[in-house]
Amino acid sequence: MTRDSGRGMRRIFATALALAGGLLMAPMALLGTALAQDPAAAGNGQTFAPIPWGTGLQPAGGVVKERIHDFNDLVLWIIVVITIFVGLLLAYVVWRYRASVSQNPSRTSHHTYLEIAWTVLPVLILLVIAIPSFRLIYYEDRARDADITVGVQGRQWYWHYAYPDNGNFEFDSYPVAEADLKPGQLRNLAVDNPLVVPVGATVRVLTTGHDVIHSFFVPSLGVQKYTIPGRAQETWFRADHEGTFYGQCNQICGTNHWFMPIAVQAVPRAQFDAWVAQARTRFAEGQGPGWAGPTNTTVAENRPAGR
Ligand SMILES: [Cu+2]
Repeated sequence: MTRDSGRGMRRIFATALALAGGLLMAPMALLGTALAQDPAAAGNGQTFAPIPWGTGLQPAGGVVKERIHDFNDLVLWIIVVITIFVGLLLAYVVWRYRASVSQNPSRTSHHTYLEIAWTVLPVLILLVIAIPSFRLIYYEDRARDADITVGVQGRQWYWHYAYPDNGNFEFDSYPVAEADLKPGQLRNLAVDNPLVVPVGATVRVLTTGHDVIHSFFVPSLGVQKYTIPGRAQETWFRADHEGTFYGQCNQICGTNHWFMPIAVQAVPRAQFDAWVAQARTRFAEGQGPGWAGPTNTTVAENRPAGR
């Protein structure tokens, strides 16, 4: 072993340590989740929206998202521990069995106990992940005792909302074009008619598609459900803060898929009841085919001029 190759090994060793360090830092950085507060946003309460260069999950606006955060934290810490363990093991092996001190490497190729250990341990780790994972999936699945039901229908390219148990009215929710934005409205996220719900109420969401598959996705409420033509699907959310929760269609659905924002507004019960009272007359005329009746109506017929 020459002095040069010894120096080369040290350099490789240092690089490996630096890489392991970098791998550890990445998940740690994700722990610091930035708050998506936009003080300029219109309306009362908090605003839950994406922020520029945001990393990590959006802040929780309701109980479902809180449970998603908990599960995400659990998995993140498991990943951190595994990364530290594998990184240290790798660094040790690189150092301990470097060429200068390990001229005659062992030729052992099987070790029963070691092989049992590295099979059983990952299985146990997966079990630790699987149990809370399934619990969360079933928790998100459907509302046990819903306070209200809303119908959500994805359309090319806007949303159609229905309130079957609150006067049975329905309306369209269109994005606000950039040229029409009022001060405080968020670009590409503001809508003309938000989905209004009472704060703290368990909201059953029934989704269906009108033309193609869309997806009702509001990250801060922990809700994401496909809207599929000819099929009704169920999910739920509960907004635990007064405010506006923004989302977007996250199923590629055509030309204007990028411009299909969702705004959920959570207001106190009294304000919700007042909104229902005026919405019943305002939207009484009806707006095209009902949310539960998927048809093949073409896009052009349903869209106001200039959209
Ligand atoms: Cu869509």
